[in-house]
Amino acid sequence: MQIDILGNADTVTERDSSLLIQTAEAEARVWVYSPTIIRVCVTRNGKAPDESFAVIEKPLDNFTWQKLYDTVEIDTSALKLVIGLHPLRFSFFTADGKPLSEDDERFGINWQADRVVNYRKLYPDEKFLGLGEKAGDLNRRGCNYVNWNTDASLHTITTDPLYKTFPFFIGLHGGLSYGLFFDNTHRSFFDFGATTDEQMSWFGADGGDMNYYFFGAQGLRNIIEDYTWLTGRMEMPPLWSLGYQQCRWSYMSAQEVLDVARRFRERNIPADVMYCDIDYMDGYKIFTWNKETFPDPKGMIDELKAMNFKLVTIVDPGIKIDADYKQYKEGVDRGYFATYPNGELYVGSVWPGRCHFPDFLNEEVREWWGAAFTTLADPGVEGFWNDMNEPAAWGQNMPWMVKFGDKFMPEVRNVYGMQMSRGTYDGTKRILKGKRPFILTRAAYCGTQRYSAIWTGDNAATDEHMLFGQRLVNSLGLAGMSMIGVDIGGFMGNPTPELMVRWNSLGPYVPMFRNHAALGMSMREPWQWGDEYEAVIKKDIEQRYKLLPYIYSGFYQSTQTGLPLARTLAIDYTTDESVYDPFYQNQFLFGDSILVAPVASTFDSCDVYLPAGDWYRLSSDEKFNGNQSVTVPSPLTDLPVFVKAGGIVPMQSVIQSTNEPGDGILQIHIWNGDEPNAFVYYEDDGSTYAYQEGVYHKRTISFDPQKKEVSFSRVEGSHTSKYSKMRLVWHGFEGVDEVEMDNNNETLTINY
Ligand code: MIG
Repeated sequence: MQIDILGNADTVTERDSSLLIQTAEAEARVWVYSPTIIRVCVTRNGKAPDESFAVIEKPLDNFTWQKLYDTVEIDTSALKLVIGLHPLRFSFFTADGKPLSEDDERFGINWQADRVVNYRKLYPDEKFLGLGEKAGDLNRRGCNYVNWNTDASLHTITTDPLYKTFPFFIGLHGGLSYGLFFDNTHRSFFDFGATTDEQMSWFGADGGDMNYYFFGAQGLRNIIEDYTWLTGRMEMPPLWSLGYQQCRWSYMSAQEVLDVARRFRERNIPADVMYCDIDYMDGYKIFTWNKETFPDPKGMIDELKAMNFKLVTIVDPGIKIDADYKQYKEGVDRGYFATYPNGELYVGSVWPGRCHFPDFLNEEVREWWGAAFTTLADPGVEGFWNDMNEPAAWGQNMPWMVKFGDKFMPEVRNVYGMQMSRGTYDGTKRILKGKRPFILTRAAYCGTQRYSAIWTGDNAATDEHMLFGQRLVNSLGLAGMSMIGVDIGGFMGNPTPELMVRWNSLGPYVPMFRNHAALGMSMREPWQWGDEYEAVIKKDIEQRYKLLPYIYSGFYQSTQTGLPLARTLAIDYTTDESVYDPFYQNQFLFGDSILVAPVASTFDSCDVYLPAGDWYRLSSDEKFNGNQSVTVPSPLTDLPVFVKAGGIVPMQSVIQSTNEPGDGILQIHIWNGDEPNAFVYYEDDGSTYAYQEGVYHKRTISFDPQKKEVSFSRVEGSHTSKYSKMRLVWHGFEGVDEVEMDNNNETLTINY
């Protein structure tokens, strides 16, 4: 095997807002995107840098650099990049010279045959977080990972790779933080000091460039904000998608879909969404309906709408080879499918039988795909679930010579699902004429947050998977993904009634609350578990609906700063060692103020770690001091959930669907504390893009314990709140009465 280690720099020049450095074997380009973001891209001589699917921002035109004796230095207000010229090495420091991340002096960037690798110095106390949907602990030190989007059915809690690729990690050492996004779509590798005698960490890919963005902001919130500035942020999700979602593979007929929906209403269990999994189609042909079992899609959806339900339907990428099928004929005629190098169409088998696979990397193909959703959207579908887009086919080993335009499978695979969801999003957004579509995808790459929600694929009905699922959600949050679901109840296998109840009690705090189960598994609807458990599940789903004003405001934050709704405690308590303790690592903050401790269904008491500050149990207002672990009861009726002292949580009355008006009162719950706090309350019409033109209702709610006052800023935006009144609800205050007031747009101060 040929090993080429990056050698001496021959020339350093400025070129097109970058610094271009040439060596005998390679060209290195450096761009500055902002004072805290620097990009390094090293290509083999003569090769143009790969294009990005993730990055949506442009570099700065100018930056400050100077050539010293044996180095070049780039200085921003926040960062110093020292480029060693003999040999060419890249090392990042804070502006005042503290090391953040340095190339290994010996090996730096190198090629091992076609594989490009970067070895970096490993600091003794260095921790690593991130990479999105990955097995293992919150702190990934000592582990190694592969990114290669995979249909990981039957995965365990140690399986790697899974469905998605997020080559973005955060390093922590010496009280400092940095982020690194390796923007390379080939099969990639990350090794956080697994087998290098504690000397090096490394990352690399089977092909493409050593192309990375270095984030030097201090603090995880700032790094996430920078990363999502670079790769984009989500849009406001349709409000209905934040309600309870009932899925199954499959509700087999329109009759069954309607029966289940009706049962929710009869039993007064709130819900917003029903799903059609693959069996609604005619022979699994995408964009068709089964004429026998779903004879009148519009009629069915109209009935669902009358019950305040929305419908989500699944689509897979594989287009059935069938001479009478529109998408097959058009795709073949126009050359839209993946081919072998000799031009023959590639055939893989999946649910419909023998299939061709659209080239979603081609814009024209995405437009064609997106326009075809009329057969679903015209009768009234507003949610589109993109499955099997790793892409999956029986055998799971699509040949590497399969071609998409001028690219081959190894380069395409990790972005295929993202590009499918992009086509689905763009197309359905156009078709829905101003209504927000809901897109859900299984495979993803960095930047997918711009188009789609995600779920973590085929988990299993065990406690272990429930806890692991939350860890995945928390880790995906660090990669800018906020709208995330796990199959509540577990996809494979049958949950015990206790697990089903416990998992539903976590549901209100999973960003996307969706129940799902595989073909042949037990029925999972809330009434399948006996009266007593049904009542508990109903209460949990009601909790979700009460919290929707808080949750919606939390998603607004994701649209503005990229901060996820479910936040590993590492985001706000980065230097607290206990948050990395495997025993506490699944805990997370849900929004600004709520701390959730997932607990196995078999424990009716458990240890919870409460970080610095004071905390109240949500269910009882019992107060606890933080910076310690506490043993608390955790019966199936009461998941350990806490609110930070000073926490401000807007809630509403129980409604049966997001389409119901409720009692018109916005409840502002406040938990007493010594520190002032503020919450940005956000509301809009929940269904259109008018909010992007200023039609929203936004104000800051402040709590000041010194002045003993709660104040409301003047409302920004032109949307009229759906709550005509507000009610202040006090927790942990002595002898203070609830206050009810009109929800007008003016400033307001309440003293207590
Ligand atoms: O080969 O559409 O992860 O959620 O129910 C299985 C049937 C295909 C895999 C998805 C799962 C879905 C199932 N799909």
